[in-house]
Amino acid sequence: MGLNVTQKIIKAHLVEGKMKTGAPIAIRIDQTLTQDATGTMAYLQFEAMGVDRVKTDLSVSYVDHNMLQTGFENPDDHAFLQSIAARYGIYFSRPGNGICHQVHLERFGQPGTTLLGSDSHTPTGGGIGQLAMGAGGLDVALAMAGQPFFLKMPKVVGVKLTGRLTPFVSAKDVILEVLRLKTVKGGVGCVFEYFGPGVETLDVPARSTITNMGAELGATTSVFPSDRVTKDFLKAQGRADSWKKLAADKSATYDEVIEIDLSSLEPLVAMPHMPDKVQRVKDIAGLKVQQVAIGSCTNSSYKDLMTVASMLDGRQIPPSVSLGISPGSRQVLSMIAASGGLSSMIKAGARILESGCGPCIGMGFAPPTGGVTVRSFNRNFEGRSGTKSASVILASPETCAAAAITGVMTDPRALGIPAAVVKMPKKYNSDDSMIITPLAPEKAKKVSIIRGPNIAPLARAERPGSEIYGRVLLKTGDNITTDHIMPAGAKVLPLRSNLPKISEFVFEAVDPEFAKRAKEWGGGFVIGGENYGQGSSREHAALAPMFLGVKAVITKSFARIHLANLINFGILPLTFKDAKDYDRIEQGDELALDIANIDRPQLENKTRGFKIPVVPQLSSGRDRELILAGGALNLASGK
Ligand code: MIC
Ligand code: SF4
Repeated sequence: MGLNVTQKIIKAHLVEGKMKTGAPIAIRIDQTLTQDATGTMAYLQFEAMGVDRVKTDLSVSYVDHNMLQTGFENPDDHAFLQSIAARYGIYFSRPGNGICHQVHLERFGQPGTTLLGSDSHTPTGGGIGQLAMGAGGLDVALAMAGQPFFLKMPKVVGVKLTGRLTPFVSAKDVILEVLRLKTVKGGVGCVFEYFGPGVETLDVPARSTITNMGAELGATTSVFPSDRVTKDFLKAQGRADSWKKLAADKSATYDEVIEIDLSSLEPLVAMPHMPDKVQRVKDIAGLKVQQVAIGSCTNSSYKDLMTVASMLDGRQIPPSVSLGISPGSRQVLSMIAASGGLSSMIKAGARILESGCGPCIGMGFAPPTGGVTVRSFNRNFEGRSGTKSASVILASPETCAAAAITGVMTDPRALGIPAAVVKMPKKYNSDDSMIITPLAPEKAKKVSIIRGPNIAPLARAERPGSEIYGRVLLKTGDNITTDHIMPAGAKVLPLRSNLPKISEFVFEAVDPEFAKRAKEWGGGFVIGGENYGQGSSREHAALAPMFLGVKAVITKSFARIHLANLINFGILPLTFKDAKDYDRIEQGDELALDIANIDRPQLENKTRGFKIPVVPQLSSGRDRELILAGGALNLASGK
């Protein structure tokens, strides 16, 4: 039987297990990427592994998240990361060079290889046929140390694209349509592989917008074939050597197929506060907008920004709207400057923000109280923008530009202006002077690591005994995100290298008393609903609860990366055998979990006097070992 693209890449990298859907497998990792907000912790863990130099083909450390530098914390972290990169043979992309996913796609990604990144939007690389996955920092550290990546053999969902997008409809509308069909939990355990005649009508930036935001489906990753379009892109990046053809065999099959006719799509949006609350723009036309933000790893390519520039050209944004634009990379910024796009934006009244994550992760440009902000980003979770009362609407760059021009939600087709025709460049600006290349091994050994006072030592979990006893610290609803568990933003993000400090903010948006209660009650349990831990890859959402004494989390279901992070840090994840039992536990209840046999735990609700069947979410022998060792760090260092 023929293989699809996903199966081909996995087969070429398989080091353990059978390629049977759902079975535990391990694959070799060719490339890794980290960003500063997860990177500091990942490199502290890598250091603790005692390896002399990274063992991957290529590892890159980016600085793009924490760039406000409101105090010593961020610059200290940057200096730490730069010295670590020099010491261990890692490329270092300096602050200002751009968002990790955009830069990686431009300068490093390779079709047919595997990429593991400590950021959930690593699947951006799927746009050029890379099997690119997000993971916790510890898993990325292990990959840098030469260990394989453990996952479940994904179910491959084939997305058949037919037709061609019509003017003012773009890649963002495609992924919003997939989200409408599949929801934020519909992709857990799946890879979304795009195929069909519509594929060749999409350029690389469009493909990577789609694979990037596939993260919002909870998917393991998303991938496109590597074809002539990919070749032209890599050639224009001066990287023709990196190209390789990659297509599904003619006889390949998929576990499930969905079909999207590109010609029938309309401009779409995701309404507050979830990326799957999809509606047509025309159904909310006229809604007043206070702010528009264009950028993020989803929609900040040269093509996207030139499209916006052409819509803004010769127009002025009204006084009621503030427009912020953050170019995805220094390459994009320099090219929109050279081609005149930047000046159209400036003349229209746009605020040009730094090349970085910026407002996407609440690092500045927060919307006003109760404001409506339209963003070309990928997540609109409550509070993530920095303003809890704001409504974040996710949309394409075209729809964002239309809202900026009119001050209200507007279907861009109703503007009555001609659609921009942006040609893909024949040659991108490939000035890599903001990327520091690795030192030769002999020189690298002499580098000393710079460690500022914000970089606190690592914390480890204790090995569990035969019983976990404690109270229910919190009971949450469905679709709790890692932004709920461990918020980011301008106040908290700078503390990412400082576990004791960052722990104070755990569940702050859900229950500001959580950290205090966890300390007073000496730790305990968290109860969750469906798709617990969706969103970001931040392992701090496991590490900080561990630090506060959370020993086990019992839910209806988990998101993939967060589940792996819990296990990595020795927190036992369990699901209810019968989802209705969720209703029989309340905050404050005393629970006793007998784990003498880790495969058959017994949960007793001592407060209410009954036993509940629960299922440990440990899918391999390795997962069991990790929990029994009190986490991966203990296991890796034999403690
Ligand atoms: C995000 O978009 O939520 C982030 C910030 O990029 C995270 C990583 C982090 O929390 O540092 C992600 O997506 O993994
Ligand atoms: Fe940065 Fe936002 Fe992309 Fe996360 S989703 S990597 S915060 S731009």
